Formats: sequence, structure tokens, C-alpha cells
Amino acid sequence: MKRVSLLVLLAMITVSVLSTPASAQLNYALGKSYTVDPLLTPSSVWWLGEDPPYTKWTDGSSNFVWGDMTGWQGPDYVSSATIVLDLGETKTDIGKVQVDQMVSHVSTVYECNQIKCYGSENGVDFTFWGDLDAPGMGGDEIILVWSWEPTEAKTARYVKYELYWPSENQGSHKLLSEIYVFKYQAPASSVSLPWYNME
Ligand SMILES: [Ca+2]
Repeated sequence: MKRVSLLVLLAMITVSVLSTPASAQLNYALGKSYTVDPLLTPSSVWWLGEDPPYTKWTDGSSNFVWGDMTGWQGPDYVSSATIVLDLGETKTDIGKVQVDQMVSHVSTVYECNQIKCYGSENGVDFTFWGDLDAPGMGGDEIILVWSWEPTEAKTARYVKYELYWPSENQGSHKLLSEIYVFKYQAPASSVSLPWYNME
């Protein structure tokens, strides 16, 4: 009986491992703190975020609901913004960088027209990594997912996001629900199959 139980357990573990979704990448940003600029607290009405330490964008929750959003309000006030995320320690295997942004044109909550990301080990000297892409651009009433992925693992403790909004679409709010820094995953290697001469 013990042997049967062991086999069942092994089968369950195997199924569990095989069924792990590819999207379940390790998110180094989860629960980490960040700084935001512009940030005019506590008296300003422009910043909608909570008091430090900020975690709304790293709490792992990213749904299309107002409660998951924070950012800035006020047209023509914020045309660009910078977020610097502290991973707590240097990571040598950083992969995809992602930003989840709320888009609701009926509520004049507009998307960025550009998001850049940078990496740094000391929080002072940043190296430009790349521009995030948003394949869902043009959608409305959505969480627009911006992402950038390196061709090889990056090293950094601090990740900086620079966000830009077009002048014609300043809107009433500028809202994000989550920012991410995923562990690097090498592209799946192709499986070499033996070649047989069919003649
Ligand atoms: Ca969140």
C-alpha cells in the first residue's frame, strides 16, 4: 500500500509541475517599495497614492477596478512621471519588465504614448534598457499591458520606469495598477529529433 501511495503522490507532483502555467514567472517586484516623481504629498491633490512605503503597484493585484488603481489626477499637470523600484538587492537574472495601466476613455483616463525602462545597481547611475511595447494599444476599458523583454538576463537592484502621456490626451487621471520585474527565462530551446533516411 505504501508503494501505491508513493506512486500516487509522485503522479500528483508530476501533474502539478506540468500544469504550472508559463505565466507564473517569479516577480521580483512583488511587495517591494518604490519612489514616485512627481509626488507632492501630503497636501497635494495631484498624487492619489497612499503614504510611504508605497506598495499599491507591487501588491500583486491588477484588476480593472478603481480600488486597484492609483496615480495622478488633474489635466495638464503631469505629462511625464518617473517610478524607481527598489528590488532590495541586486538581481543578476532580470527578464521582462511590465507595467499594467488603466485605460478608460469615457472617464478620460488615457494611456501613455511611451514608457521607458532603465536599470541601476546603485540607484544613481541608470542604464537605458528599452521601450516597453503595448500590443493592446487602441483598446478601451482595459488594463493595457506594457512590457519589454531583454535578449539576455540583466543585472540591477533599481529599475526605473519613465512614463509619458501625449499632450492631447492629458485626461483627468493617470492610473496604473501594477508594475513588475520578472526573473529572466531563456527562450525554450528547440528539441532536436534524430533524422532518419527514409530510403
Ligand atoms: Ca496593484
